[in-house]
Amino acid sequence: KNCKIFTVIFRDMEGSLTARDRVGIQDFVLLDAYTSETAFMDNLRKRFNENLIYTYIGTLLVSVNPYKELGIYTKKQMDIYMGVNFFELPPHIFALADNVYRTMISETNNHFILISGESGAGKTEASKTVLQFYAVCCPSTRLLDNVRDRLLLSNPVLEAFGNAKTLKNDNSSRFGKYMDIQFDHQGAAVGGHILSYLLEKSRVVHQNRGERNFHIFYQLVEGGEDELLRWLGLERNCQKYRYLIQGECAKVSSINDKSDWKTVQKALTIIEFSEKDIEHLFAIIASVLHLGNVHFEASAHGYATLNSSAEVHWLSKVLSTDTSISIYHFQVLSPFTAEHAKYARDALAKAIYGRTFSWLVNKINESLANKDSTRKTVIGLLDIYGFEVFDVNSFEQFCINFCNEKLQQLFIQLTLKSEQEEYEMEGIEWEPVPYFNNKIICDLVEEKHRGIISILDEECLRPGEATDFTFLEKLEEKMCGHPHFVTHKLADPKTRKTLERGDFRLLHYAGEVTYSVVGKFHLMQTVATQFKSSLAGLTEILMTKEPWYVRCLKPNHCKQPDHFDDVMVRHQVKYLGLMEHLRVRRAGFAYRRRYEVFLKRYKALCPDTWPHWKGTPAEGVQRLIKHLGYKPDEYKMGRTKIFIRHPRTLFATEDAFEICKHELATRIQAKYKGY
Ligand code: AOV
Ligand code: MG
Repeated sequence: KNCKIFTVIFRDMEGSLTARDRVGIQDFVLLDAYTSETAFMDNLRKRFNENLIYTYIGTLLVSVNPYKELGIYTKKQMDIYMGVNFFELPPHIFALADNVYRTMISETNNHFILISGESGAGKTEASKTVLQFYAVCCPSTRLLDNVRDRLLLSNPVLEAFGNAKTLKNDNSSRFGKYMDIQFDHQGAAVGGHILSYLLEKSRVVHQNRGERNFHIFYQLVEGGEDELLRWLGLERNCQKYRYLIQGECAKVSSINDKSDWKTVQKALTIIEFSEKDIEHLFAIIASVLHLGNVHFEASAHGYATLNSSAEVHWLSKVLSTDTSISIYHFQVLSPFTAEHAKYARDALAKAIYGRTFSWLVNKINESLANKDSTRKTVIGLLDIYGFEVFDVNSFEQFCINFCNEKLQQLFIQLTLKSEQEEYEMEGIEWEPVPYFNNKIICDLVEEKHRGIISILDEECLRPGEATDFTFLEKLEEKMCGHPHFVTHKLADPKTRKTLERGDFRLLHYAGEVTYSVVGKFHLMQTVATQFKSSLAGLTEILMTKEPWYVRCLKPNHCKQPDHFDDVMVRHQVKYLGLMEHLRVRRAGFAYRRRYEVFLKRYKALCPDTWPHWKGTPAEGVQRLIKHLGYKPDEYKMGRTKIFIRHPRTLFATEDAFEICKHELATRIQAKYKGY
């Protein structure tokens, strides 16, 4: 097979000193100076400069955003990686995807791939690449082709409605997404299910300078057919719509709204949105644009008067509602001030858009649902909004960054913490690797009765009395002295200069973020509490599955190819805990199995243990691995499990097992041939 030849060539490359000097080492675990951050950075930079964006730490994949097309995601590349042992080929996201898939099939259990990294680091691209790999490489039938297309095409639709240009990323995810891909026992993709998390609705009515509203609005105005626009009462000019121009960058060179519109249209049809569904969907999107242009002025008595008859006409048309509320021919008027009326208008626009997004996710889920009730295994893909810091950070950033804290906590629990606890429990000699545990920050935000969200809840129970500043005062009272919380009042004189009175600053695992509470945190009570509980739900879902990790790094702030900003990458390597992970991996063991499970699988490889072993499983395993010639530094015997240091030892045992199975089958066949 081509890939085998390729493997040999690559092994030679890695073996020869000059090539190794040039391309670096493909698994950090093999790095000689593995504890040195400088050596880690050198290796990462070296590989990045050679367009080798992937490097392993054991089975964890580190990926650096190249900000350019590398031609490494072709069908040919997929073929190379399909069904080949993880460490036999250069690191690639396909290798990880393939390994997860094959483990799922052989162990018939559920898995998830946690893709993390800050905004613009390449999470969404990675998650699309994994999905593409499964869509192309898994066995399929004509019937299942449908499922495959829907799985793939759910992406452009959700991106159109849930992604937007921010200062960090031209295609930034403004919602969190967890997607289960369901496989039948033959490994065919038979369905899927999407969970979405907290869409950043405030973007519908307000965008900071240099940012845009959600892509779909621009796609509709730029790409929508003449007839459709006429029917919706829209002009082909983004500048006409107040909700589209606050960031002053309706046009972006990296985005082609016209062609994206076509992609979304095609996708909607394949996901089986009916013509009526599509009509209603865009009528609603148009209603948001009209709503944004509704203008209020203050009357002489201080009440809001409506000055937008054309907009109201179109609103009533596209939403199929009356232009005013009448009871017994009397028009009902609501006495709002102009300010309140604007606020109510924006709240309505956000609510309409938020519900439309939920409806969209539900429709997609209906179309991906697998009607067959036989047991399936799943691979979950988690792609959320990355950690972000802007000049002004509000409630949205607070939620996004809290979500990232929670995922970092999950990563720590599943890798650094439980791994080291297991060695201790099993009585394996172990030098503990210290690490920063961000639980303290998660607690600061979410702890019952004492966390920021609880205090927000309490304050919101005092309508009329509570203000932004009483909320801040409560925080100051409860958090005083907390090492990760500071405000203007609590800060030392030097820090105080960098804080406004209405700010609080959190020292997140990934860096400091100053949040402005003025006008940004009230009213957010239920949202924050719901978000907290939906993240707890997500953690529960993930904890029942086998984890795999892709850690995405962003090479520079300017979205440029071939530019590796050392300081910036080093910072990410630090806060993502990659060095600690490497130390645990390097000193630890890649593979572990309970004695009875290990013995049951491989007992045929040793005449002493085959067909029956009478002693304890641990003694059996001891006998078995002695026969296989395991060297003392390749394994450790724990209380209940065997620990194997490097995957290659296990691969060799697996290979021997395959040969043995084959020989056994041939012998049995020969024996029974005569019958
Ligand atoms: P994110 O998902 O991590 O940010 P994206 O996956 O959207 O980041 O990546 C940002 C941009 O970087 C993409 O639009 C591509 O232009 C480029 N890019 C990322 N990965 C690759 C790759 N493997 N090859 C080529 N270009 C790539 V955010 O959703 O903002 O947290 O919130
Ligand atoms: Mg993204």
